[in-house]
Amino acid sequence: MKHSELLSRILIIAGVLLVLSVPFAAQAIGAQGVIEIHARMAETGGWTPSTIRAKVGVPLHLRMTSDDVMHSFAIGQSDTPAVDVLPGQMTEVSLTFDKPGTYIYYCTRWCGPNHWRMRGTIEVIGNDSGSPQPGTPPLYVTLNLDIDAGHPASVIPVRIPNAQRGATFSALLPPTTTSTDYYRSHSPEQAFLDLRVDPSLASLNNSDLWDLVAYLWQSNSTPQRLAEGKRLFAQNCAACHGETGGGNGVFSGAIKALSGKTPVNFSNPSTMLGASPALLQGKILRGGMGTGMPSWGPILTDQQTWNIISYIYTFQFNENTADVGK
Ligand code: HEC
Ligand SMILES: [Cu+2]
Repeated sequence: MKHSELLSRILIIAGVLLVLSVPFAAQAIGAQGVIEIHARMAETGGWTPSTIRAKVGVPLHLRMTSDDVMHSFAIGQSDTPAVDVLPGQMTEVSLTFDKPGTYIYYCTRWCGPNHWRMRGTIEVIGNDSGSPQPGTPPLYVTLNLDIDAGHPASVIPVRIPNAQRGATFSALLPPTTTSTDYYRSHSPEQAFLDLRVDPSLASLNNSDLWDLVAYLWQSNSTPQRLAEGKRLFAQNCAACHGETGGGNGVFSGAIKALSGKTPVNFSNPSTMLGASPALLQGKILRGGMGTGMPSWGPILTDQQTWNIISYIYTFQFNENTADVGK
């Protein structure tokens, strides 16, 4: 089991109690147990306090307000919806953790180029159950990938590969290529080259084979997972990488100025067709050291990461990515 899956199982929020715009509700749950949190843009301090302690099974009551613009509070590696934290209002949340561990809370509103630095930790200690079990390492670590090496594709399709067209040849696919393991550990270019040397596909031209690759990639996802990937991408990635993956999001200029690097353009075939899902997973979980690319490991669950990756490939394989998830 992947580390992130483990954490998402651990995190059980026993009911998020929300009392929006009710400043004195804290008294109702007993003011002594309530922690007041102030949110500010990362440049002026982020979350205060930024470390919170809690005990397994004991509800943690938080009262939150913003000292500047609208922020939002969410717990990493969980599916719990984010709650808005507004200036001049108190938002109350009650969280109960049923496993010890370190949880990350973060802002989901794009309050500025350093927005993603708005992160804090909740240290949850157990009663007697000891420390959390270590999870298994993510795939990019198991495969020992050098995620900092360049990965340009040397073969580029002449037309946009299309999964529907590819589906018509799907019966010809070698069985070795249809597993999840194959998909996750191969770039589209590697898959194309594997198909090109397969004797049973010799009668197909290169464009047909790229269509088959698009079909393989699509068959490793579902419309639901793509829709979730799209939603998470819009929430967490689009401000830098652009709504349609072009690397031109609203903060791309600011990120360039801060780090000297531009957010990767996911519609570029050379970059994307040379990258396996495992490689993209590594980049996403770890982030680009010293560049503007945040680390998403503490935020996304394992499945959420694979869903975003599936969605990112649609910028290569779908003439009309805007339709995904509709
Ligand atoms: C604050 C801006 C910013 C945000 C937000 C951001 N990225 Fe990035 N991302 C970058 C930058 C800058 C790079 C280029 C890093 C480099 O050149 O090493 C990058 C690189 C990447 C790469 C590497 C691609 C490659 O082929 O090398 C992937 C994958 C990626 N981002 C995915 C994501 C995903 C998924 C999200 C959202 C969950 C996200 N990024 C959010 C700025 C951002
Ligand atoms: Cu924010």
